[in-house]
Amino acid sequence: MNIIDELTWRGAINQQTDAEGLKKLVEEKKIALYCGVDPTGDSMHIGHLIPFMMMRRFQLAGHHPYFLIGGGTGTIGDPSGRKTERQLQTMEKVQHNVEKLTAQLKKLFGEDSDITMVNNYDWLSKISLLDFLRDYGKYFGVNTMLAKDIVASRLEQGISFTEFSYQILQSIDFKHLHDTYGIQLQIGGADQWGNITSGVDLIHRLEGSEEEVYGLTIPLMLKADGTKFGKTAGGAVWLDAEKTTPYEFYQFWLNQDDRDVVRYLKFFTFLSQEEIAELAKCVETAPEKREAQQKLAAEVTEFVHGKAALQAAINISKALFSGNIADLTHDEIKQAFGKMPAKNMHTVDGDIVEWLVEAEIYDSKRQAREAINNGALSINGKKVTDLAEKVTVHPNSNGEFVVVRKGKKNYILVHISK
Ligand code: 629
Repeated sequence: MNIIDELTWRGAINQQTDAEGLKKLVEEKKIALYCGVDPTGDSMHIGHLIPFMMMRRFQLAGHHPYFLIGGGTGTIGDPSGRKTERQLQTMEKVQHNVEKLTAQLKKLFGEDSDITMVNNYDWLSKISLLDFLRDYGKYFGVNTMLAKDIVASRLEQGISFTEFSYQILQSIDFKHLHDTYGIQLQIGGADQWGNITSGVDLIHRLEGSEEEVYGLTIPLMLKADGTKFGKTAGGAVWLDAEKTTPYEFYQFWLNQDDRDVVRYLKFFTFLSQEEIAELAKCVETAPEKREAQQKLAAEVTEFVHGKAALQAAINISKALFSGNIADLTHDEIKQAFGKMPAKNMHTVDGDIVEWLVEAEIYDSKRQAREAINNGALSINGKKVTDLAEKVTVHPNSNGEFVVVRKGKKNYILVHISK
């Protein structure tokens, strides 16, 4: 299957500037393509994963992906998909984010992977104001710019000249990358359609309408229940393991709805048509097993965080499900309980009932005693049944943690600092 047919089957194509032309081009030769990301934050989230999975598919089909980090455009801010003007970031912040995102992309695609990274600060920062207006501004009709969705939707609210000009910068990039590396295709999410088409137009204006450059966008991810994809109660789902732990990341995918899971398997995994058809059957015949969700969670977690992190995420999930947490490693304990309520204590010595009250796990000694007598308290995965028992640190925690469970599911991580 050629790459365009594959993307179509995966439901990954929203709009194209010239579907026939592009299909012909990628059948004839291996092309260079690009996708940009602005350093608006210090980590990417799963929204960014959408075009990256597509870049990876092009790469697997033999094409050459270029990633552009918007060190220049990031100082301006893309108005696409936003209702209000952005606050400008400091140059230092942009630079910091550029470094973070570059490292993240390298990790995602593998250090030695055949991708190229570029930063548009390198050329955008060198264009003088007069050159900008003479060499590029002349080719942008204000009427056309105003009619772009991005701008039109902001006219009532208001949009600064700075953000209004953003589409010109992204167009200059496409032109620059086309000239420098022969890049012929830009891809992005559906919100990028306006910026991508204005780049194609600029190249056609400057080099003639025969010039073979294309734009392709990927649909917005929708959820069957109408809520926004990629957001959880805790906010965005980040690709940075410090911000969203691999365990939380894994759980995010595991919790997807039966109505969405097959679409996501096509989109976010590299599984074949046959494998996905098999999993779709499981959703139909044995939805309670959640095999499709498990496969989805495993595939995406491995792609983003690697094999070892996936294994840890599975271990933690199993341990929390069964309550058997004694074998978790130090790191797994941190991931599993790090974001749950935490307390600090200096010691595990002394009377268990007093310790529980001092750690503020129970309000009174009476409550603590009752819980133990009712078998409602466990420590490090073992039920406490005797008021004379001693509190112990988790065996794998270097003396740092006591994992307390109240009732069925309420975990509290007690840090022991001597
Ligand atoms: C210069 C900058 C370029 C080409 C692209 C860009 C960035 C672009 C943008 N993209 C979003 C971002 O950076 O703002 N103007 O957060 C984001 N993108 C990934 C997908 C997106 C898009 O990085 O395209 O649609 C999210 O799925 O919003 O020369």
